[in-house]
Amino acid sequence: MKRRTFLQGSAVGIASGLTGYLSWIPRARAATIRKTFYITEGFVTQPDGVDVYFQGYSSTSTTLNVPGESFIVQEGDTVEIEVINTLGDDHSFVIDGMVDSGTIAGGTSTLVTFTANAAGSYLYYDNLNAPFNRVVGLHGGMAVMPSGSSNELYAGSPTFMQQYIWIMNEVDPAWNDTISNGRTPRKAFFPYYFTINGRSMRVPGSPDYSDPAIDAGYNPETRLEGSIGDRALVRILNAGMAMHSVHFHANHVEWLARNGQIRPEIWEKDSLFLPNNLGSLDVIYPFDPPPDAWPSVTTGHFPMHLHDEMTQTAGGGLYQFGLATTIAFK
Ligand SMILES: [Cu+2]
Repeated sequence: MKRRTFLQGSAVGIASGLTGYLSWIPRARAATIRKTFYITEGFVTQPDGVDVYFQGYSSTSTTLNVPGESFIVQEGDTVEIEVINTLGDDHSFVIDGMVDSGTIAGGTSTLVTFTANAAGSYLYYDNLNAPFNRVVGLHGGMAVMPSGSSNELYAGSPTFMQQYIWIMNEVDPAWNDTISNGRTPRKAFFPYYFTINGRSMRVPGSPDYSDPAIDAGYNPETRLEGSIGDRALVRILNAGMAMHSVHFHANHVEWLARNGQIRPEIWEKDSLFLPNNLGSLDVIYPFDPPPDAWPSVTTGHFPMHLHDEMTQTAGGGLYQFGLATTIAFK
């Protein structure tokens, strides 16, 4: 089996033929949402051809999802997640402010039950052996919609038309290799790969360029696509250890929240600070011509990338194979 197939297995949006953004239909009443995650391990091929070990919350016992599947619930819902640990060592499932599974021993499973008690954007992750279990891939995103709403981050927020979850992470392959052998890394963290929803950017002419299963610029769960008048909510969650400067081209975003804290005033910004170690940002990208550009943007492709330069490389210097994606005005 080609190792890359592990990664393709995680491209849920492609497999099901759906558009990339996460769809949501509000309900009048709270419901019980059930999911199953298998804690598994495997390898993902990086832009320089190196296969790197990861662990993930996966949709089946024989695949690897890094990150775990994003999902949306509604405020007040009861969420029941069966977490099946197929590995030999201890793991956990935690959402800060909502639930902590406690230790799930190797070869056992736990039913994690909680109430989605507040609208917002959340990282679910393994908090054991911190930060190693989290950065080796055991993390994913959950959105909690305000009760009865299909287009707000929080009740009364500016409205959006489509929503995305972006999870940032970076990878030190030496750490991952040490973890694969059941040991705890001792050496200083030295990230070699930078990912958004588990993928890095490819440049035209390179292998895998424009393959939506591999290229972060084309993966539909990552790439922002819209027509003039669209508004994309982007829930940015940082599973990694590096803080970032997030830069959107072609327009400013409306900055709604950082680390789950609603901003008292909504500023329009093109660069935003994303804190490390579980930091988050919630922004709306308006597919509008920016007010201060001439000629104004109405079609074309533009980048979202990070302005901390190391993140734009892979393997210690392969430039523009890092953490970036595409903003496409259709
Ligand atoms: Cu830039």
